Amino acid sequence: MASALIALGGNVGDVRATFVQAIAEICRRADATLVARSSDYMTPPWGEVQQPPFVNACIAVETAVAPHPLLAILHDVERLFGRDRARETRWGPRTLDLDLIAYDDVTLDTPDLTLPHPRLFERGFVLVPLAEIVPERRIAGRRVEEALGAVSRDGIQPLPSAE
Ligand code: PH2
Ligand code: MG
Ligand code: MG
Repeated sequence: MASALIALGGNVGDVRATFVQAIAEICRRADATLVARSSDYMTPPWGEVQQPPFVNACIAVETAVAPHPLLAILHDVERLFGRDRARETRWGPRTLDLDLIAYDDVTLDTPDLTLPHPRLFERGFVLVPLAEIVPERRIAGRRVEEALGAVSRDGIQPLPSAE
């Protein structure tokens, strides 16, 4: 079994309801156990300012599915919840974005998948939820909580538990 960290994001539709269903679907398709789930956070849009705020969260799962097939499952689940990569702009609005952040200590650099996620350490909207569930985890040699100290948390607000 491997420990995979997955970041969830979205800013179109009922994103929090999408997350609940998407997490269940990921676990079903990857035969994965949900080990931890962060709170949902409201986060200012990053990359393109003219769009609504995002909701972001992170999960930790145990799975035997290898990184590339796991990525394929994440893309399938994005599509299931209305994501249409052909019609969207880079960094633009989306119903559901599922990013594989880390997979055990695997490092990979392929055209479709880089592990750990290459922009992880730039993004408060990933590091804040991640530090809630795995503060002590080392990714690329850095403790998650220490990495969080180096990014802005401006405007990132935990949302009250919905379930
Ligand atoms: N995702 C994007 C673009 N900008 N901003 C925030 N706050 N959160 C995201 O998940 C996000 C974003 C494209 O995937
Ligand atoms: Mg993303
Ligand atoms: Mg993505």
